[in-house]
Amino acid sequence: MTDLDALLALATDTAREAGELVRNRRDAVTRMRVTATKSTPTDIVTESDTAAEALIRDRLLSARPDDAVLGEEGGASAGESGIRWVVDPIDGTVNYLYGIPQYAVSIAAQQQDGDIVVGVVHNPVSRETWTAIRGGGAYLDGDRVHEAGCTELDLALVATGFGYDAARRQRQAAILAGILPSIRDIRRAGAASLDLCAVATGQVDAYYERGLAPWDLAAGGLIAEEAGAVVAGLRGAPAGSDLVIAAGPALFGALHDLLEPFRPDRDV
Ligand code: LIP
Repeated sequence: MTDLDALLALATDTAREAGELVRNRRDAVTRMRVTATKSTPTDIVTESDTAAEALIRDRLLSARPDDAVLGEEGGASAGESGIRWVVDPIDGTVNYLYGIPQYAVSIAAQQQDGDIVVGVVHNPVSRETWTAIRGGGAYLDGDRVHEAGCTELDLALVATGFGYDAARRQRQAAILAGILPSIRDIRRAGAASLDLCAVATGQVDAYYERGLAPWDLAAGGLIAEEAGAVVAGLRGAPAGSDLVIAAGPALFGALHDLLEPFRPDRDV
Protein backbone atom coordinates (compact mmCIF):
# COMPACT_ATOMS: atom_id res chain seq x y z
CA MET A 1 0.00 0.00 0.00
CA THR A 2 1.49 3.40 -1.02
CA ASP A 3 1.47 6.34 1.31
CA LEU A 4 -1.42 7.83 -0.69
CA ASP A 5 -3.36 4.57 -0.51
CA ALA A 6 -2.86 4.60 3.26
CA LEU A 7 -3.99 8.23 3.48
CA LEU A 8 -7.08 7.39 1.42
CA ALA A 9 -7.94 4.40 3.59
CA LEU A 10 -7.61 6.49 6.77
CA ALA A 11 -9.67 9.34 5.33
CA THR A 12 -12.37 6.99 4.03
CA ASP A 13 -12.75 5.11 7.33
CA THR A 14 -12.78 8.40 9.24
CA ALA A 15 -15.34 10.04 6.96
CA ARG A 16 -17.66 7.06 7.25
CA GLU A 17 -17.35 6.96 11.05
CA ALA A 18 -18.02 10.70 11.28
CA GLY A 19 -20.92 10.23 8.89
CA GLU A 20 -22.54 7.69 11.20
CA LEU A 21 -22.18 10.10 14.12
CA VAL A 22 -23.76 12.91 12.09
CA ARG A 23 -26.54 10.64 10.77
CA ASN A 24 -27.42 9.24 14.19
CA ARG A 25 -27.53 12.67 15.81
CA ARG A 26 -29.79 13.94 13.04
CA ASP A 27 -32.14 10.97 13.42
CA ALA A 28 -32.44 11.77 17.13
CA VAL A 29 -33.51 15.40 16.86
CA THR A 30 -36.42 16.77 14.84
CA ARG A 31 -34.72 20.14 14.39
CA MET A 32 -31.03 20.40 15.32
CA ARG A 33 -30.11 23.00 17.88
CA VAL A 34 -28.06 25.78 16.32
CA THR A 35 -25.18 26.39 18.70
CA ALA A 36 -23.57 29.30 16.86
CA THR A 37 -23.65 31.43 13.75
CA LYS A 38 -20.71 32.78 11.77
CA SER A 39 -20.80 35.31 8.91
CA THR A 40 -24.58 35.88 9.08
CA PRO A 41 -27.53 34.55 11.14
CA THR A 42 -28.11 31.94 8.42
CA ASP A 43 -24.47 30.73 8.48
CA ILE A 44 -24.99 28.17 11.21
CA VAL A 45 -23.07 25.66 13.31
CA THR A 46 -24.74 22.74 15.05
CA GLU A 47 -23.44 20.55 17.86
CA SER A 48 -23.03 17.84 15.24
CA ASP A 49 -20.60 19.94 13.19
CA THR A 50 -18.44 20.39 16.27
CA ALA A 51 -18.70 16.79 17.43
CA ALA A 52 -17.96 15.39 13.99
CA GLU A 53 -14.88 17.55 13.52
CA ALA A 54 -13.60 16.52 16.96
CA LEU A 55 -13.97 12.85 15.98
CA ILE A 56 -12.26 13.43 12.64
CA ARG A 57 -9.33 15.24 14.24
CA ASP A 58 -8.98 12.50 16.85
CA ARG A 59 -8.94 9.66 14.32
CA LEU A 60 -6.56 11.39 11.89
CA LEU A 61 -4.10 12.59 14.52
CA SER A 62 -4.19 9.34 16.49
CA ALA A 63 -3.03 7.61 13.33
CA ARG A 64 -0.73 10.40 12.12
CA PRO A 65 0.18 12.69 15.05
CA ASP A 66 2.60 14.86 13.05
CA ASP A 67 0.02 15.97 10.46
CA ALA A 68 -1.53 19.43 10.27
CA VAL A 69 -5.28 19.98 10.16
CA LEU A 70 -7.43 22.80 8.75
CA GLY A 71 -11.07 22.37 9.73
CA GLU A 72 -14.15 24.53 9.19
CA GLU A 73 -15.04 24.58 12.87
CA GLY A 74 -11.73 24.08 14.67
CA GLY A 75 -9.44 26.15 12.47
CA ALA A 76 -5.81 25.33 11.75
CA SER A 77 -3.41 23.17 13.79
CA ALA A 78 0.26 22.88 12.81
CA GLY A 79 2.11 19.72 11.86
CA GLU A 80 5.57 18.62 10.75
CA SER A 81 4.82 15.70 8.44
CA GLY A 82 4.18 17.73 5.29
CA ILE A 83 0.57 16.56 5.11
CA ARG A 84 -2.34 18.84 6.03
CA TRP A 85 -5.85 17.46 6.34
CA VAL A 86 -8.56 19.84 5.05
CA VAL A 87 -11.84 18.98 6.75
CA ASP A 88 -15.49 19.99 6.48
CA PRO A 89 -17.33 17.90 9.06
CA ILE A 90 -20.73 18.74 7.58
CA ASP A 91 -20.81 20.43 4.20
CA GLY A 92 -24.40 21.46 3.60
CA THR A 93 -25.12 22.38 7.19
CA VAL A 94 -28.41 24.11 6.40
CA ASN A 95 -29.61 20.94 4.62
CA TYR A 96 -28.59 19.00 7.71
CA LEU A 97 -30.53 21.41 9.95
CA TYR A 98 -33.67 20.97 7.85
CA GLY A 99 -33.26 17.22 7.33
CA ILE A 100 -32.67 17.52 3.57
CA PRO A 101 -30.55 14.45 2.65
CA GLN A 102 -27.88 16.42 0.77
CA TYR A 103 -24.92 16.97 3.10
CA ALA A 104 -21.48 15.41 3.33
CA VAL A 105 -18.36 14.79 5.36
CA SER A 106 -15.44 16.07 3.29
CA ILE A 107 -11.80 15.14 4.04
CA ALA A 108 -8.79 15.91 1.84
CA ALA A 109 -5.04 15.47 2.26
CA GLN A 110 -2.87 18.34 1.02
CA GLN A 111 0.87 18.27 0.37
CA GLN A 112 3.27 21.04 1.35
CA ASP A 113 3.31 22.27 -2.27
CA GLY A 114 -0.41 22.91 -1.91
CA ASP A 115 -1.54 20.01 -4.09
CA ILE A 116 -4.56 18.08 -2.89
CA VAL A 117 -3.52 14.43 -3.31
CA VAL A 118 -6.35 12.50 -1.61
CA GLY A 119 -10.05 13.32 -1.37
CA VAL A 120 -13.07 11.68 0.24
CA VAL A 121 -16.67 12.96 0.19
CA HIS A 122 -19.20 10.87 2.08
CA ASN A 123 -22.98 11.39 2.17
CA PRO A 124 -24.12 9.97 5.54
CA VAL A 125 -27.74 9.57 4.39
CA SER A 126 -27.16 7.65 1.16
CA ARG A 127 -23.87 6.28 2.53
CA GLU A 128 -22.35 7.02 -0.88
CA THR A 129 -18.60 7.65 -0.75
CA TRP A 130 -16.67 9.40 -3.49
CA THR A 131 -12.89 8.96 -3.44
CA ALA A 132 -9.85 10.01 -5.45
CA ILE A 133 -6.09 9.86 -5.34
CA ARG A 134 -4.32 12.36 -7.63
CA GLY A 135 -3.53 10.58 -10.87
CA GLY A 136 -5.59 7.54 -9.92
CA GLY A 137 -9.09 8.41 -11.11
CA ALA A 138 -12.33 9.10 -9.25
CA TYR A 139 -14.62 6.48 -7.72
CA LEU A 140 -18.10 6.22 -6.23
CA ASP A 141 -18.28 3.28 -3.82
CA GLY A 142 -15.37 1.71 -5.68
CA ASP A 143 -16.80 2.12 -9.18
CA ARG A 144 -14.93 4.45 -11.56
CA VAL A 145 -16.84 7.62 -12.45
CA HIS A 146 -16.38 10.19 -15.23
CA GLU A 147 -17.80 13.60 -16.04
CA ALA A 148 -20.80 13.62 -18.39
CA GLY A 149 -19.02 14.73 -21.56
CA CYS A 150 -21.64 17.39 -22.42
CA THR A 151 -20.56 19.52 -25.40
CA GLU A 152 -23.54 21.86 -25.85
CA LEU A 153 -24.00 24.75 -23.42
CA ASP A 154 -27.73 24.98 -24.12
CA LEU A 155 -28.05 21.33 -23.03
CA ALA A 156 -25.95 21.75 -19.89
CA LEU A 157 -27.48 21.13 -16.45
CA VAL A 158 -25.51 23.46 -14.19
CA ALA A 159 -25.27 23.35 -10.38
CA THR A 160 -24.54 26.47 -8.39
CA GLY A 161 -24.86 27.94 -4.90
CA PHE A 162 -25.19 31.22 -3.11
CA GLY A 163 -23.38 32.90 -0.26
CA TYR A 164 -24.79 33.85 3.10
CA ASP A 165 -24.35 37.61 2.65
CA ALA A 166 -27.49 39.30 1.26
CA ALA A 167 -25.64 41.70 -1.05
CA ARG A 168 -23.59 38.84 -2.55
CA ARG A 169 -26.76 36.75 -2.98
CA GLN A 170 -28.45 39.59 -4.86
CA ARG A 171 -25.51 39.80 -7.29
CA GLN A 172 -25.34 36.02 -7.65
CA ALA A 173 -29.06 35.94 -8.49
CA ALA A 174 -28.56 38.62 -11.15
CA ILE A 175 -25.73 36.61 -12.72
CA LEU A 176 -27.88 33.48 -12.65
CA ALA A 177 -30.70 35.36 -14.39
CA GLY A 178 -28.20 36.42 -17.05
CA ILE A 179 -27.01 32.92 -17.89
CA LEU A 180 -30.17 30.85 -17.33
CA PRO A 181 -31.62 31.36 -20.87
CA SER A 182 -28.38 29.93 -22.32
CA ILE A 183 -28.26 26.61 -20.41
CA ARG A 184 -30.65 23.67 -19.92
CA ASP A 185 -31.37 24.44 -16.26
CA ILE A 186 -29.76 24.88 -12.85
CA ARG A 187 -29.73 22.81 -9.69
CA ARG A 188 -29.06 24.31 -6.26
CA ALA A 189 -28.42 21.36 -3.94
CA GLY A 190 -26.72 23.20 -1.07
CA ALA A 191 -23.41 21.38 -0.58
CA ALA A 192 -20.43 22.29 -2.73
CA SER A 193 -18.58 19.02 -2.14
CA LEU A 194 -21.59 17.05 -3.39
CA ASP A 195 -22.06 19.44 -6.32
CA LEU A 196 -18.47 18.72 -7.35
CA CYS A 197 -19.09 14.98 -6.94
CA ALA A 198 -22.22 15.39 -9.08
CA VAL A 199 -20.00 16.79 -11.85
CA ALA A 200 -17.63 13.85 -11.36
CA THR A 201 -20.49 11.37 -11.63
CA GLY A 202 -22.27 13.05 -14.54
CA GLN A 203 -25.34 13.92 -12.42
CA VAL A 204 -24.84 17.53 -13.55
CA ASP A 205 -22.77 18.79 -16.46
CA ALA A 206 -21.11 21.68 -14.62
CA TYR A 207 -20.95 23.63 -11.38
CA TYR A 208 -19.90 27.15 -10.52
CA GLU A 209 -19.92 29.13 -7.29
CA ARG A 210 -18.22 32.11 -5.68
CA GLY A 211 -17.20 32.09 -2.05
CA LEU A 212 -16.17 28.51 -1.35
CA ALA A 213 -13.91 27.89 1.62
CA PRO A 214 -10.91 25.57 1.21
CA TRP A 215 -12.77 22.76 3.03
CA ASP A 216 -15.76 23.05 0.67
CA LEU A 217 -13.52 22.66 -2.37
CA ALA A 218 -10.54 20.47 -1.46
CA ALA A 219 -11.86 16.90 -1.70
CA GLY A 220 -14.66 17.48 -4.21
CA GLY A 221 -12.37 19.47 -6.49
CA LEU A 222 -9.86 16.62 -6.68
CA ILE A 223 -12.65 14.08 -7.28
CA ALA A 224 -14.06 16.20 -10.13
CA GLU A 225 -10.60 16.63 -11.68
CA GLU A 226 -9.87 12.91 -11.44
CA ALA A 227 -13.22 12.28 -13.15
CA GLY A 228 -11.98 14.27 -16.14
CA ALA A 229 -13.44 17.68 -15.33
CA VAL A 230 -11.61 21.00 -15.52
CA VAL A 231 -11.78 22.78 -12.14
CA ALA A 232 -10.55 26.37 -12.28
CA GLY A 233 -11.39 30.03 -11.81
CA LEU A 234 -11.67 32.83 -14.36
CA ARG A 235 -9.05 33.67 -16.96
CA GLY A 236 -6.61 30.98 -15.93
CA ALA A 237 -6.87 31.54 -12.19
CA PRO A 238 -6.93 28.47 -9.97
CA ALA A 239 -10.26 27.46 -8.42
CA GLY A 240 -10.71 29.16 -5.06
CA SER A 241 -12.88 31.48 -3.00
CA ASP A 242 -13.10 34.02 -5.85
CA LEU A 243 -14.75 31.47 -8.13
CA VAL A 244 -14.93 27.77 -8.88
CA ILE A 245 -16.02 26.50 -12.29
CA ALA A 246 -16.08 22.71 -12.77
CA ALA A 247 -17.06 21.18 -16.10
CA GLY A 248 -15.89 18.66 -18.66
CA PRO A 249 -13.21 19.93 -21.05
CA ALA A 250 -15.74 20.15 -23.92
CA LEU A 251 -17.99 22.48 -21.91
CA PHE A 252 -15.67 24.42 -19.62
CA GLY A 253 -14.67 27.11 -22.13
CA ALA A 254 -18.23 27.86 -23.22
CA LEU A 255 -19.47 28.12 -19.63
CA HIS A 256 -16.44 30.22 -18.65
CA ASP A 257 -17.06 32.62 -21.55
CA LEU A 258 -20.78 32.83 -20.71
CA LEU A 259 -20.01 33.72 -17.10
CA GLU A 260 -16.97 35.96 -17.57
CA PRO A 261 -18.73 39.17 -18.73
CA PHE A 262 -20.77 39.15 -15.50
CA ARG A 263 -17.54 39.09 -13.42
CA PRO A 264 -18.84 36.35 -11.10
CA ASP A 265 -15.48 36.44 -9.28
CA ARG A 266 -16.28 39.85 -7.82
CA ASP A 267 -18.86 41.23 -5.40
CA VAL A 268 -19.24 44.50 -7.31
C1 LIP B 1 -22.26 25.46 1.95
C2 LIP B 1 -21.66 25.18 0.59
C3 LIP B 1 -22.63 25.52 -0.53
C4 LIP B 1 -23.02 26.97 -0.44
C5 LIP B 1 -23.68 27.21 0.88
C6 LIP B 1 -22.75 26.86 2.06
P1 LIP B 1 -21.65 24.94 4.47
O1 LIP B 1 -21.29 25.18 2.91
O2 LIP B 1 -21.28 23.83 0.52
O3 LIP B 1 -22.09 25.25 -1.79
O4 LIP B 1 -23.87 27.30 -1.50
O5 LIP B 1 -24.05 28.56 0.95
O6 LIP B 1 -21.65 27.72 2.03
O7 LIP B 1 -21.80 26.32 5.04
O8 LIP B 1 -22.91 24.18 4.54
O9 LIP B 1 -20.48 24.20 5.06
